[in-house]
Amino acid sequence: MVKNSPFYITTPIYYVNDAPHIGHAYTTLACDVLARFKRLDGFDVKFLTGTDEHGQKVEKSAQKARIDPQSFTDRVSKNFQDLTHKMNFTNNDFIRTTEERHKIACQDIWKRLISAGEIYLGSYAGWYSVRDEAFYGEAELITDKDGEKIAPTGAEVEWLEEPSYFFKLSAWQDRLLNFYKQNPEFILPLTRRNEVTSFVEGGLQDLSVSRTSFKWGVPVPGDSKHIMYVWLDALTNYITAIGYPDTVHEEYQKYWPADIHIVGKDILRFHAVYWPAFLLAAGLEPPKRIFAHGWWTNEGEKISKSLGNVIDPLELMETYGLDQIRYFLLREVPFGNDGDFSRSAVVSRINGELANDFGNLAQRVLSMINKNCNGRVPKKGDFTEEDKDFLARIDGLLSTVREALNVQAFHTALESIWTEIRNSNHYIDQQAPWTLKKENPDRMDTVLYTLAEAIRQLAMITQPFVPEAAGKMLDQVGVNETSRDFSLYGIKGRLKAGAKLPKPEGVFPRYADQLDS
Ligand code: ME8
Repeated sequence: MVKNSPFYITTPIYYVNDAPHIGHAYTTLACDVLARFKRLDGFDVKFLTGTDEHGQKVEKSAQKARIDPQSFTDRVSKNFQDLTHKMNFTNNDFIRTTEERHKIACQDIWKRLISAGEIYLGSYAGWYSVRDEAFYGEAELITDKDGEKIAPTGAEVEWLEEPSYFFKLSAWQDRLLNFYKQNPEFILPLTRRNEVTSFVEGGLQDLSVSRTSFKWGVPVPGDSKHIMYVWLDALTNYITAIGYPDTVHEEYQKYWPADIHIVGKDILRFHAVYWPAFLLAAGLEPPKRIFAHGWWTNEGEKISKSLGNVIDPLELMETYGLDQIRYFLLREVPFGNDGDFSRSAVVSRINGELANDFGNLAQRVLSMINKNCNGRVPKKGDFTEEDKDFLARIDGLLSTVREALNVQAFHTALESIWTEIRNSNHYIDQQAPWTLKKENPDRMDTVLYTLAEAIRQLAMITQPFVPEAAGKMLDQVGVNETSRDFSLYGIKGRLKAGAKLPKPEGVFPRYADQLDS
């Protein structure tokens, strides 16, 4: 890897019809962890998130709230912006589709599609779901328990008849299939790739890309009776944010094509079928990867406002702690699979893995050093074979984690880290530095040095996941803020014996202890 290689990562831009919930926090969290990891690993990262503010669904929500759509979107978008700050997300930009820069980008991509002969005027007669902001063919619909036609997602549909521009999606079937074949990791996980491929193999219809029956959107250039279909508008955000339509813009040149768009499985089709087709048709490059993660339920139930079981990420943070929730969400469920949220599972991960495994390891080692080594990094004597093997395992952890994160396997990365944490606990029990204290203090120093060094590396590698706690642990082993990137992982950054350490403090309290205090 060349130092400072660009890495561009995006979240979906969220609809501003409602307050942010755990699902939104989850996707942005995954992106944040990857963005932090890549930065520490020497990449020049652009991490984008934002809000999707046009369309019928948002317009209706504004009407319901009895305010004009712009004031409504200003208010709700602010909640999403606040969430990024409160959850310690490190996005470098927050895009809103009502911004002028975005309108310019949307109209430009439209003009490119028109001049490429990819868009024609016709009229749409068919089904539409406002909740999904999606058109559905008759054959895709299912019936609900009352015999009403509904979308396959369970959303209500309405019959629509209106003049509309169409994008010639049907002509892209073979080219898309070919693109998927040539880029086998364009869609991950692989099961999702197969789903998309079979959908495209089944044949594609031309796609309606403008609406005339409401006004809340970007006007179609040259035909102001139409506004652009909200998905064409929304997807374009990924290039607006890097300077498009100025394709010689420094950021566009550096960051496009994006390395990864992480999305939920609900919106995979828009990202893996429509988006590359729009871009290719406009003469632009498609992104390198779409990763579609799974769906959270709450204690076995679908999360929905009508069931009253929406999980507020801010409440979770207040109850359990931010790092604790960040850890839980990525540890509990293999990224890509569906998952069920349960409070007892959160507590069990906090107490078992954060407090017992990692917190105790650090606490045991650092308080022994504090008491027995004058509060300084101990001297190391000669390493035994066991010490060397132990450190070699930890030194090798970065490449294992890097490999896992290169395919967005956050859970595998955490599992490998915890394997080393457990092995460190095993090492401390075997070496029993507390008995060496009297028998062989030099050996005790070496063992404690080895463990402090292991803690340094474990804290470094957990920074993307639990940034605050890992930062505190690094403070406690005397690693200053400028020495925390991965170029100093492994032997290069080994602790210096004799360095003065601050008084240790626990960083991962047990959940019950928090309740007692
Ligand atoms: O679809 N489990 O916005 P949206 C996991 N504006 N993830 C969830 C979730 C759940 N229960 N609920 C929501 C849109 N998400 C469009 C996107 S992009 C150009 C336009 C997450 O507000 C997940 O990432 O409905 C999902 O894809 C996204 O929120 C949908 O957010």
